[in-house]
Amino acid sequence: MPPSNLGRNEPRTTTVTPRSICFTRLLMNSMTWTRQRKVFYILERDRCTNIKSVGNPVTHNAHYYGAGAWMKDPLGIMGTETILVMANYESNYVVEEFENMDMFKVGVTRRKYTLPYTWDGTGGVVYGPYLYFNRANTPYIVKYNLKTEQEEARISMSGYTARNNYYAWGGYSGMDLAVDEQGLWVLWGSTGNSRRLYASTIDVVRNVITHNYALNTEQMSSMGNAFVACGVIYCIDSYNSRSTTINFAYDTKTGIQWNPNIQFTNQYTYNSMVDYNPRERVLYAWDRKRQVTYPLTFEEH
Ligand SMILES: [Ca+2]
Repeated sequence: MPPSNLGRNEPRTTTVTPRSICFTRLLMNSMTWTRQRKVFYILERDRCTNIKSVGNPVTHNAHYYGAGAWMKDPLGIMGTETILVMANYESNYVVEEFENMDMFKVGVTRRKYTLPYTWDGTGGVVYGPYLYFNRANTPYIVKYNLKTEQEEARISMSGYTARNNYYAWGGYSGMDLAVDEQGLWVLWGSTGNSRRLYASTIDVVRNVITHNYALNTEQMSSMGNAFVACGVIYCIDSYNSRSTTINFAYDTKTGIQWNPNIQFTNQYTYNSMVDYNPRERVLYAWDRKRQVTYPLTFEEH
């Protein structure tokens, strides 16, 4: 129930009957529970499950650039409707913020952030009040504070060689940040692990890499994209075949790898970014100038 409805049910005079007090308490408890559940949900890492299927993409908007990244903050701190856009994969250092989808569609920005550096690829993510991105042509992930508009920290990616190994579409996409129920990840490729994908967890308090996984995927240069949901790393086979599959999954909780063979549609046949939003439980993607989302279904407990 939205807050505006709550006001109508609140007692307006001092002659409050015990029944209305009780009703108000019930409503307050219900509101508190809803809020708690939302906050709790993002931390509910033990109850989330594997992806069962990916639905057809839903097209929301179109953009001048053919490649880019768009997202909402999965923690909701930047606003549950706020959209952030990082257009293009090189030479850009301006992030656009839109109040909501309607404003995004008409191109009315609420704010623009001028980053201290340009970025590489389409792997930038917002996680709470911070934007994480790969500083162009470096092995650094920059943590940028969107509230103070200052660089907060620099996370060094040991073993990463810039612009050396990246997804099949190119675009210096060798460092792909991701968020799931467990926190912040970076999926990346370099010269090691036979040029296959690595996944690393990032401690967002200490601003360091905490775990590395050398995955038995196809080579990154043959891969469409990858993302993490519920501690499972999923790889999409192709970025430009209209019909493709998620052909690799690795559960970091159990160490089990499998081919889930989940059908995936690149509707506009140039999918430059795919990322999971654990708050909305959908995939966000930027497919040949279009900003799309994919609904997901998850396995039962
Ligand atoms: Ca991705």
